[in-house]
Amino acid sequence: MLPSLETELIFRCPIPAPLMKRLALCLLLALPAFVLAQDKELPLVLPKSIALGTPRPMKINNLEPVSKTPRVLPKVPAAAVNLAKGCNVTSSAKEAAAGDFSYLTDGDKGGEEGFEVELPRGAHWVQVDLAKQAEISAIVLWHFHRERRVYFDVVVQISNDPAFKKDVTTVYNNDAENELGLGKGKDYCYYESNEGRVIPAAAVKGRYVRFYSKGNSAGPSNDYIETEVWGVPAK
Ligand SMILES: [Ca+2]
Ligand SMILES: [Ca+2]
Repeated sequence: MLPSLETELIFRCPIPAPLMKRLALCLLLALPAFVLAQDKELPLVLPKSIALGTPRPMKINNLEPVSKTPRVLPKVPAAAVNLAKGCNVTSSAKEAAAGDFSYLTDGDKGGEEGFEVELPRGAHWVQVDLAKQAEISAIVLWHFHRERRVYFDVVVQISNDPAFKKDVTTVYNNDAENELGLGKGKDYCYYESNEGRVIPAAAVKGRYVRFYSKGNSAGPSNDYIETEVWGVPAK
């Protein structure tokens, strides 16, 4: 039987062979770049969990319910690294009440005594200088995980301005009453644990990351064990 006109058209009008070869080559060359650009799950390494026991019920507004399912880590670009490691840390506090500001980025996340820098009571911030502008995809924060505490007025901001006067992006804010004057936050208050707090960010550009808090459920201090800022250098 003779092929129908339609079949004829399909088989007789292929992409010319040289062009086909060129297309295939283009696809092949583009593949490694595409694979490299793929996102990966945040490669988070957790510190050892210290026996915490069952969290004591606390009456705290907007407290995150304890989840029964494992959390889902955000995706970050394949090339993303922890840009905060070893970076310089400054603070609204003239000096630490205990420990050193550098603890925040020294890579140690242990919950045992001596790993945390303690800031004086009241509202205070610490700030990490990434040394150059970055595209930030996730921030991880450990305040304290020796006991089940909840820290208050946790606000995390990114900016290119070291004074945080302009171009400020807020990526976390659980200050529902606007006690800090940075706006009313809608994020949860949460129990601290060795898992830290993972804060996704939508490739936010900035050189500085600032962390606020104002005391915690066990006392008026502000403590920090470690922060990781995952991203890539800004283009
Ligand atoms: Ca540390
Ligand atoms: Ca508050």
